[in-house]
Amino acid sequence: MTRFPQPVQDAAEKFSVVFHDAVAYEGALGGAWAPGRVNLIGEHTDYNEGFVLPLAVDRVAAFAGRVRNDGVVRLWSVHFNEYAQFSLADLPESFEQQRAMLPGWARYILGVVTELIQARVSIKGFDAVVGGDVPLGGGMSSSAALEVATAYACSLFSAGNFTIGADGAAFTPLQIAALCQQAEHRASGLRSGILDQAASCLGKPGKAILLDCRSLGYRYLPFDRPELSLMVIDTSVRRELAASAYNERRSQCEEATRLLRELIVQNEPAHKEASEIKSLRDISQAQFEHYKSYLPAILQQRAGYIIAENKRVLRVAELLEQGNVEAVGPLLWQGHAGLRDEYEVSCTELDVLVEIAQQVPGVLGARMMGGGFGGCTINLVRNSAIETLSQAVAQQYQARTGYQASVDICRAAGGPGWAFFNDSPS
Ligand code: GAF
Repeated sequence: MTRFPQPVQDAAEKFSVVFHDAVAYEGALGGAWAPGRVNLIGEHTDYNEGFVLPLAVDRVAAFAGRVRNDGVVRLWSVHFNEYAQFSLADLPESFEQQRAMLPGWARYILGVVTELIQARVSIKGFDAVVGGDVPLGGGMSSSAALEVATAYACSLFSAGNFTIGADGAAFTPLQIAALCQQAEHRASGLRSGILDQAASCLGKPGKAILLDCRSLGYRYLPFDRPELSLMVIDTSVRRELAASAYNERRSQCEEATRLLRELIVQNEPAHKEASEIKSLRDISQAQFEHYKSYLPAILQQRAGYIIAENKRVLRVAELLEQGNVEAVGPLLWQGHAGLRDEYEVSCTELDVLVEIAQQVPGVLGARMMGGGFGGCTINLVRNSAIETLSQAVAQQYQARTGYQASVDICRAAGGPGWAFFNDSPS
């Protein structure tokens, strides 16, 4: 029998302490959880309709709650020791007004509930404790995990009226991922792609997920070599400009696509219809090389990185399929160089961590992970190198940057779960 992850059990224990006033709850205490993710490769390709290759990890956002029927949602955050409340009345219209009154973490929950209401899911209200062990803001997508856990909790509370599953359910897991992506846009203003939410929804133990962000087709690839580990090293740097720079990169890619489309359609009418070129993914390396000099330098860099990164993702997928995980390493180093020099989303602290990793024998590859400007690196290492890399980081990182890094080891893990505490978890 599956067990509730420890953070869900912790949240459930906290529930009776926090919500001790006499609410006449309709149903039993339920728990829901969803994993964070690491992304092996395929950075900033998701909103360019390209390919990504993430894994869900063994860290979850946790949710424990009970339904109430008065249209109120009350929340307690274990991480922030903080209470928040919002009303379901007049959502989605009241969203902006209510969002402004809420702390950041609760906005993701309001975002998901609002998207569900917009999708005509009936929600009565609930009290919940939220917690988990995905490091907050540390590059493992704690916000996407919270969004997905919220959606699954709402499904649990709906008494079978809002189901999520493969066949015959109201929503597939990928539809939930898309809904949570919209919730992220609402909650944070980040025009993010679907990478984080999809990885959380689709996680499978021992598997990486090759996702086509255009068709949303996906395939599981083996990622279960016991002598290799994925180390996530957190710079502990968070930068405010990250969201605006992210949205700027997205606009630059859209602009590069538009210009390249014009050039290709003007010059190769026999080959391409304008409507066939929707994103950078539709432009071949040869076409890019041919036309790039007509683009402003900055757009050459941005588009060049995305086109090369999509190729790297597909190459890594081939290597995983062949069981040749060792050969993935060089593509990670290359990915980092592209993110640093062409896409310009790295920062000194991320570069220092990658440089340190490069000196350690047994580190097969490393690169910055996620949106950038802080957050973490992902390192593919032989188990025999874990200790040496940890020590090298401890000795050099703070001295070179003034920040303290933290090191975590992750395994490819399963997707969301949800159950009442008096049932067996699903
Ligand atoms: C962030 C976004 F949320 C993702 O959609 C993705 O674009 C990633 O940055 C970069 O690959 O995590």
